[in-house]
Amino acid sequence: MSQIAEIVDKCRCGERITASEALQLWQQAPLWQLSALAVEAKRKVSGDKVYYNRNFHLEPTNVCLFECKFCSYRRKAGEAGAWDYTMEQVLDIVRSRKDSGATEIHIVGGVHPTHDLYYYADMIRRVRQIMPAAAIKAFTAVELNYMIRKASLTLEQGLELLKSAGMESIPGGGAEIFAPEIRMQICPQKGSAEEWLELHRTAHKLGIDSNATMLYGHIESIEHRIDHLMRLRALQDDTGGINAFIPLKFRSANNSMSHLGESSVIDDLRTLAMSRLILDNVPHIKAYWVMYGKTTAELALAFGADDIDGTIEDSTKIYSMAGAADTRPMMTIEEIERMCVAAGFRAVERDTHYNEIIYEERRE
Ligand code: V47
Ligand code: SF4
Repeated sequence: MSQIAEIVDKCRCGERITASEALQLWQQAPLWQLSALAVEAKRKVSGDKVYYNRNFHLEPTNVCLFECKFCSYRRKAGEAGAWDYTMEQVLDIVRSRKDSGATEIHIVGGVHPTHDLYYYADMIRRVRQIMPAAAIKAFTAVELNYMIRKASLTLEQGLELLKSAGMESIPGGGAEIFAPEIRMQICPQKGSAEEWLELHRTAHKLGIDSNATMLYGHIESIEHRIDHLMRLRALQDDTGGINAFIPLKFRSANNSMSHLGESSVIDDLRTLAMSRLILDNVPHIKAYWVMYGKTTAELALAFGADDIDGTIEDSTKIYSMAGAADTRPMMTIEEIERMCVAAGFRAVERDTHYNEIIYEERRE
């Protein structure tokens, strides 16, 4: 049997693959075979279901102290294109969406020079008062590390404070590529892989679950992507606290890495399938449709993704500012259902923690 055939066999039996086997599969397996393997692996976890939720993002500010090279979103305070909502403006946005039926509010922004841990804990508390039934998934590990250190608290203390304010889950951002030689070139201020991993490890220990991401398609190699996935797999072996992995395709408009262009759709699909195969202990792989665009997101369902994120309701600017097709991203439930059925699956509404939501009366 050829080496590739042996690795394919291992995947089919649900056996864990090594980094060097992953590299061979990534580089040598035909696309159709990766699709078949990834869907087989996906079906073992979620059968014919593809998950989505009713959600919106709250982006209180794009003012950020850091200068990640791939970022099209951040601005300096007072610069053209900067926004920095007051607490009342943030709460007004939530009030305006109070009856939207959203079950999740995803809060994320820049690393702000003055808004501190206590300000954000207060924000979470007040957002919860307006929409008590919606789960709050808030702040990347990078934002959290910064605000907790600045408050001179331990990670446990800082995360406990936010948890008691109502933060239920942590989004996957800030992971980028863990390898230090890439990290120092694309986001030198962001802190190390170890810091990102430690923040998530601590959150899991405290009963706060999280997602994980990988920003790919820029200056990293396939080996760097595999190293990144292996580190996430090791964390998940220890804690089991990662709900979903989200590969994030570098979008190249309006940032200082624009000259690199973007990954091909084939590269996107291979990356998804390989993520599904390597992360055998992470339950869900999310095809974040806002970042891919709806067409690639639909294709992603044939490459192992079992989640497409949510309705979004035109609430996030990170990807439209970086060149994504939808400048006002939103999807109706009907659109999501059509997309899943067209790919041969069944759309299932979930909450932030992947519990299925069943309404007594069907909601539109
Ligand atoms: O950490 C910034 C990425 C992330 C670009 O957990 C870019 O459910 C591509 O993590 N091209 C934040 N990516 C967004 C994020 C996320 C999004 C949706 C759902 C979840 C979840 C998490 O966005 C950053 C960075 O990796 N990013 N700029 C860009 N030009
Ligand atoms: Fe700031 Fe986040 Fe953009 Fe980096 S990716 S510059 S931390 S907003």
